[in-house]
Parts: sequence; structure tokens; C-alpha cells
Amino acid sequence: MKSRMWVLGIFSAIALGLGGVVACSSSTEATTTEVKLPSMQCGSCEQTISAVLTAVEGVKEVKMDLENKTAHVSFLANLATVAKIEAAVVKSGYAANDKKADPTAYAKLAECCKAGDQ
Ligand SMILES: [Cu+2]
Repeated sequence: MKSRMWVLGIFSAIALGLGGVVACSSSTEATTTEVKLPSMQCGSCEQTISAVLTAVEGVKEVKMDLENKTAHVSFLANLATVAKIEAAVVKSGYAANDKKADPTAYAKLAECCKAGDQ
């Protein structure tokens, strides 16, 4: 019984440690991050990226800003991370912050959506 508590303790310490690296806020509160989307060109890109962001586990709210090529994403830090959010956008063929779009996904985008930096 005592050793089992130990294991639990170690696991929570690891979980807390990882959470702390990713975000400083409490894990139950939503954190908001601004994601730069330099290759977002049109309303279609906006819709695609919005859907992709919303589908990330732990994401609570997505506010797209086509004019400024950004998205404001509120997420629960215990479920999502900025890296996961970026990865989801990258996988859909768009650049996110300093991460370049996945070339295969980018190639499948509509022609009009390929004008931006990859
Ligand atoms: Cu587009």
C-alpha cells in the first residue's frame, strides 16, 4: 500500500512538472494564445483552420482574425499545448507561428490558398 502511494506521487509529480513546462497557469483555467497564421489567405483557409483548431482536444474557443492572419485560441493547459495546436494547423497544410506547413497537406490545398508562405 505504501509503495503504491509512492508510485502515485511520482506520477503526479511528473504530470505537474510537464504541465509547468508547457504553461504556467493552473491546469483547469483556460489559457489563451495567439497563433500566427501567415499563410491564411481567404475565408476558406479561415474556416479550415478554425475547424482544425476547434477539433484539438482541450481547445475551448477559437477567434479567427483573417485580416491580421492570427487566431486567438483558448485552451485547457492540462489537455492541449501550444505545440499541439501548432501541429494540428501544420498537418492541415498551413503554417503556424514559426512552424512550416506540412508539404503533403499544403499540396492538397485549393490553388487559391497556396499563395502564402509555406
Ligand atoms: Cu484560402
